[in-house]
Amino acid sequence: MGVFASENNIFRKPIGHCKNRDSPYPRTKLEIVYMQNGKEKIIIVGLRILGESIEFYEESMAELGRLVESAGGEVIARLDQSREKPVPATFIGKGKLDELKSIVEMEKCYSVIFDDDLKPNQKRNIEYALGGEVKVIDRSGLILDIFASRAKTAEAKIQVELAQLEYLRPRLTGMWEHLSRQYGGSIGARGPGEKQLETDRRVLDKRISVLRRKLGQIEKQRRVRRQHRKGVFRVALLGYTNAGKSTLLNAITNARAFAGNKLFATLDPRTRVYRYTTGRKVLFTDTVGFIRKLPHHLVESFRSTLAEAGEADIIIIVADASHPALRDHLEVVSAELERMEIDGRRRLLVLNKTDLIDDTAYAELTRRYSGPEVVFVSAKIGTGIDRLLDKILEYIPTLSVSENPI
Ligand SMILES: Nc1nc2c(ncn2[C@@H]2O[C@H](COP(=O)(O)OP(=O)(O)OP(=O)(O)O)[C@@H](O)[C@H]2O)c(=O)[nH]1
Ligand SMILES: [Mg+2]
Repeated sequence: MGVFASENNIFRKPIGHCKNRDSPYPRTKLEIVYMQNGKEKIIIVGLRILGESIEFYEESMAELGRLVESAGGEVIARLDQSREKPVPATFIGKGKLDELKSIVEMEKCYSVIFDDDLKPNQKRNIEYALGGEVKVIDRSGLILDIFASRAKTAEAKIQVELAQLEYLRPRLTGMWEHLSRQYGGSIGARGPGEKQLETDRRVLDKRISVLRRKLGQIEKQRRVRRQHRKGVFRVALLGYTNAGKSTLLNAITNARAFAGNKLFATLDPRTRVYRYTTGRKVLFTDTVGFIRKLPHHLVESFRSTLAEAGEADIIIIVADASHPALRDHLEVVSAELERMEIDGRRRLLVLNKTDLIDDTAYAELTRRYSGPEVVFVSAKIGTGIDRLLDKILEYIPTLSVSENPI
């Protein structure tokens, strides 16, 4: 069962919570209604702002589909709308919302995912318009969900939980509105709903501060570890999710890092050593991938991990050369690195997956991305790896090579 039904997920209500009012079946039968091929059925919804490029929009929606798959769901319908700007109250227009409602009912699908982030009130209003029994999730919620299901180490778990709680905090408002409506007094009266909200916020804030403290301690340990590695040449592998960073790490260092054809396969980055035949050592660090519209809470939480990568002597940007949105991917990565102030470092661009492109595409890419800072490789097949290692060697100043044990 995918993460949509995972129990430890704070966004996830048990799958049976969406009671089908017309259904005569008991709960267990109901679950089948929401599933297709053993996966949770999902409707995806996109809003293209007029003027925004169609390719960009299509790519974003295709990516949302892949995110859904990566989370263990199955897209059964897609709904698009073009508007000048989102509707403040419900994000999409009333007509579209009605259309969505009828698809939900027809398909017996109770999970709807929007490609853009919804404001807390928009999410609430859409849920209300859809009858109150449909899960409305946005892209950030989905990404956080995937991260939650993938985190393995204590550090990644803390980072993800922190990001989830920060995301959830402003969305608590309204969760208890039904209680307020039932019991609340006149304007300004503090009904039990509001009290509940306050209690929840307090619990949440307490947990957030505990997690921040824990993360601070882990960062301290990281700094100590970094001190030990001082003097050893360091290379960080950064790039869009699914570009092949972990596969490249494996190809270079036999690291056996998990690489998989799903988005956000890596959340617990590894550092591995490579030894040149001359005995020179280089440390390679894998990192969490980027994606467009990455929830900023996640970036914040993973900042320390990424900042460490940013201190490397060389940053290698790994990109999937066979991907039609290669250029967008590179832009997203550059923008994120800039945002994290990881920019002044020496950079290499590694265009990966060359085994998947034909000669014409290859020629086109070599025209567009040329220069000494670009290396074409296939991490899967192993082509270009030696060239990449030679290139890295060129950047290693002899004096910075340390013989410290790692
Ligand atoms: N054909 C081909 N596939 C590749 C190559 N490199 C990686 N892949 C595949 O691309 C998918 C993603 O690879 P990963 O190494 O997990 O990518 P990543 O950048 O670490 O992804 P995240 O950890 O999700 O950010 C896997 O299915 C790999 O087998 C390559 O050179 N050629
Ligand atoms: Mg990876």
